[in-house]
Amino acid sequence: MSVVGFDIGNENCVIAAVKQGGVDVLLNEESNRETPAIVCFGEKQRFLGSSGAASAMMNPKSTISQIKRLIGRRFKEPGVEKELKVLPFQSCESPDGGIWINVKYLGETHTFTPVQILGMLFAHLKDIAEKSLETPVADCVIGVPSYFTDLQRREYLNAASIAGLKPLRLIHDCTATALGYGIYKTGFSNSGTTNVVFVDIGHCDTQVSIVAFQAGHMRVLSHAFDCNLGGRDFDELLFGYFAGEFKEKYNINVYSNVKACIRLRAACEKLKKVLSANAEAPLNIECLMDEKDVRSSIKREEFEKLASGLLEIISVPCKKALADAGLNLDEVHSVEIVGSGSRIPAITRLLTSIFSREPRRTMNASECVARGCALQCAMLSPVFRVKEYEVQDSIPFSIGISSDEGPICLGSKANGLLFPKGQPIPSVKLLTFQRSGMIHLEAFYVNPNELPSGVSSKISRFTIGPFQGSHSDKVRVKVKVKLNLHGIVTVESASLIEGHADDSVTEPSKMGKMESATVENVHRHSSADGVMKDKSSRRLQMSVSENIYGGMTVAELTEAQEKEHQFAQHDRTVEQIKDKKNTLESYVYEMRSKLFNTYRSFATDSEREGISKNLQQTEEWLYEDGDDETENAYTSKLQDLKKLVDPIENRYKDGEARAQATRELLKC
Ligand code: ATP
Ligand code: K
Ligand code: MG
Repeated sequence: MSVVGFDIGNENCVIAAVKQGGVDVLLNEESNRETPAIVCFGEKQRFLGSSGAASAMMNPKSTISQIKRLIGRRFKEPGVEKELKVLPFQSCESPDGGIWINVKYLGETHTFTPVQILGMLFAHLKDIAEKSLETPVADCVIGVPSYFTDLQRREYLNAASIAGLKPLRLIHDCTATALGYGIYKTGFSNSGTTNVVFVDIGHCDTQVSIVAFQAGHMRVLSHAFDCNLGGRDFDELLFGYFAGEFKEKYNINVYSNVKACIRLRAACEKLKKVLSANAEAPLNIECLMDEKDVRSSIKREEFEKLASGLLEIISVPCKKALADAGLNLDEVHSVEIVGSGSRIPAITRLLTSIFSREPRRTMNASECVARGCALQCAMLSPVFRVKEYEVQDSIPFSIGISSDEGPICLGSKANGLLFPKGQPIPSVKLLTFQRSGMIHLEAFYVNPNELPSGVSSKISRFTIGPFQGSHSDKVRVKVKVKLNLHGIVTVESASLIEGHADDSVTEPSKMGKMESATVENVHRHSSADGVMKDKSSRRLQMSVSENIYGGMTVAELTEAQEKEHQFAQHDRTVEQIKDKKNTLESYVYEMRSKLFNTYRSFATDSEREGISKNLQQTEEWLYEDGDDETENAYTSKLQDLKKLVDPIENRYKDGEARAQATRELLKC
């Protein structure tokens, strides 16, 4: 059993695994450490990861990239429209308000949800891991942005499950990075703490987390983010700049041409990278559109001027993370910067001025999230022994709970706040109600200001009951609400307490339509949950059902799993056919050469002529009628050829064996 960590970036995915000697990044089929997050639908098969990136240009309308941006979001949500406009595939609103992606595949139009596409990507990464490790892979830990909502987290789990993976935990990207940092660094003291700021600038987002390290322990003090600021925004800036210039200089409107847009965007990204190491960079594209070649260049200085607005925005989450952690600058030990989007030199200067010290690059910028995930997976897996290390993470959004009788009044707070921002993950709270009928609970985000803009505050609805037996009077119901290891809210259990009721527990609310319930913290290691204290009471388990707003049903998930299985099977079949075709093709070339060289003296002229003609015919067939045939057709053609060639090959082998025997004899 292996333990694996996945970093699913908006642009690049990285897979790491714990092996005997430490943590390794796994190579994909092209021996690269990063795999593009791309799914491309071809006429006959899907192209995933690297091969998807390679086919993207040929087939832009059927190429799905940046899937992280669409997961768990509504079609009409602000921001989503902008995302979809840049992506060349077709999409529409699904009946439940989600996103549907429409692509041509296998000669028909198919509709997929973002979760299904992510599932395909996960399946591909799982495949890479299994080939590399030569074992089945299921247990894993997956990195997610700290700003992910409950639904987005659930969708990641669904996608992983479509691919046959079993995530032991979703972990915040920066927490994974910090874990890798903490477990290898020594010299943390038990008394004092070392506060480190982690800044991760990727393709689409910026995340900042502050972590307090002590020996054998790390605690996340704050998470801040800008979910709309990453490397791609700098590309977009350059794109707009050059599109404008080319309009004037060459009278072409790049925006009107999908392929020209893709090519200019790719060229801008390349130029941006060149500018990270050079003071000036050229931009030349042949035949961009209307048969016009374009040429230009930009100086780093000009680029930085263009980008000054974006750079300013990066400082916002940095300052917020400090404020939320309650730290002064002099309490910060160091600043670690990761994510490939951070390679722009102006970003280093900016962070230096914000934190009054030069940021460090101790961690591997593109691999640290996956490595941290793999470490966390090893720590959670029963089959691995890892040194004791405690990771205490927290949730950046306040979560509340209300019931059908109104917002729940919890202690002094009347807004239903159950898990305030900064609440440790995982956490359990016990609610006590006085009821005589079904209980409906709603989980929601209490503070819209904490959320990325446009995110719905509704999370999920839990129905508890029906009550067994007849209860004319109100009875006590204890409900365990959990913020689980993934950062998802669930009702872990609900029980009805029969018999002696403890009057002190519940007072009917005097606050109008507000329900009163008591709330207790349940500590992870305490055995008693406060229910069975009284011998005269009896506890009955009640059924709990959950309805996630915008989420998948169990039936939908099963269907998606079956579909993925079929698609994967189909891809494998197509690959097998390709293999057989290649084998036949190489056989033709190899035999043609051998016939006139190695085997020359072992065949008669007429044999050679006959075989040669057959090889010629097979080659022609391969380029015409046989271009797209069944596996059987290629195999039987190969057998036909072998029937002709084998006798000659055997003669040659016999001859070789005899010659060898003679040599041996002469040696003695
Ligand atoms: P995200 O974390 O946002 O989901 P990701 O993890 O896929 O995305 P990374 O691989 O960390 O993102 O970073 C990709 C970004 O880094 C791209 O925008 C890319 O252009 C940018 N980048 C890579 N190398 C350089 C460089 N040398 N200079 C500037 N930017 C770079
Ligand atoms: K990445
Ligand atoms: Mg990333």
